[in-house]
Amino acid sequence: MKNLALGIVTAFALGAGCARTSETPQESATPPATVPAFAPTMANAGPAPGAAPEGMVWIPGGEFSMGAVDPRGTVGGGPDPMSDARPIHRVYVDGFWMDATEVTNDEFTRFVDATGYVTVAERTPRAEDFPGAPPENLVAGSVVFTPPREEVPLNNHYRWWSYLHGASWRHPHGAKSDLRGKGRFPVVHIAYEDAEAYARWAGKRLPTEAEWEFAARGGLSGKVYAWGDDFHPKGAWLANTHQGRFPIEDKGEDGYRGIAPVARFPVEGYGLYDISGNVWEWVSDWYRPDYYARLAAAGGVARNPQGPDTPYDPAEPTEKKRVHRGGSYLCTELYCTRYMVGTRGKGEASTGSDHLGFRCVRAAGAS
Ligand SMILES: [Ca+2]
Repeated sequence: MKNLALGIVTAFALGAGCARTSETPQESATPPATVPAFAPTMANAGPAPGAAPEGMVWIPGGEFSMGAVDPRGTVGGGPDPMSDARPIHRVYVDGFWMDATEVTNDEFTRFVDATGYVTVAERTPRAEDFPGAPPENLVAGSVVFTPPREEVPLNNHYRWWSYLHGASWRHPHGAKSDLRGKGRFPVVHIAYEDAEAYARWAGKRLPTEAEWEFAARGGLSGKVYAWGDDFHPKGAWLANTHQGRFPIEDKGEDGYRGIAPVARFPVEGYGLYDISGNVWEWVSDWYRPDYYARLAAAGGVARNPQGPDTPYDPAEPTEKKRVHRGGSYLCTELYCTRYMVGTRGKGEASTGSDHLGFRCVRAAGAS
């Protein structure tokens, strides 16, 4: 829930792993010496079931190994063990269509023009939903990355996140900003229910976490990144992430300081753009750090897993969080490397930010 009394949102409600600084008790534990090996991806055979819906690509589905090894053991893996992405476990998903890009401002504008939808960030918070909040803080807004001018310890994310009145998808950097020239940028400041509303209007839905990861791996198995094991192969930049001293300096060596328009980096194996970096993406699973352990303990192959029945984050047990995937333009090996394909993020469901968006999927045969 937005912490309006403080004028900012709570630590883990910021919408992504890269917004986090403190680690959960599980994550500070020593990882096991070995983890089960990845097995090959076995994609379903056969062609796509008909012509692709506009802007979507066919993800064949199949059986794959889901999860991530401890990134600290990899080159540029960063300081975070990310134990919620283990153990590696076997999963099967049916085939589906997936948006090739994150939903853009132009696309979200068409939705709002057609429906009159008002996003969570645009709604004035109600006093009954925020008991104790001073009336002057009951102002619509959202969370915006506001880099400090000087280097700061990386253990206090409040130094670079602010709840700005008037920030919303229409005003991504605050009340005075707008969408001019940003039609092809991913829409941001999207709460989970906003993403669901868009998806329903479009005849689509949000992906499950398993669908998202199957798609993101592009037919590969056990790779650190969606494209392979080298973050920077032959000097090429394959995702919009953060270079420079986080959070004060974004050097933009990948071509973009901050957010980028969609589809400016190469596609991964199934034809998806920006599945790593640029903006985090909502998926439909509730977040629990032990969900993978539960699936692994059940044994066999988890078929079309939908996530746990209820959310739980021991770091903020009262917050209802959904999973985010893919990392953002703020992810960096100095702080968090959740552009690594098997890693997970999380965020309180009503909280958007300026590095969180989404893409949709559609079942085969759905219209
Ligand atoms: Ca960048």
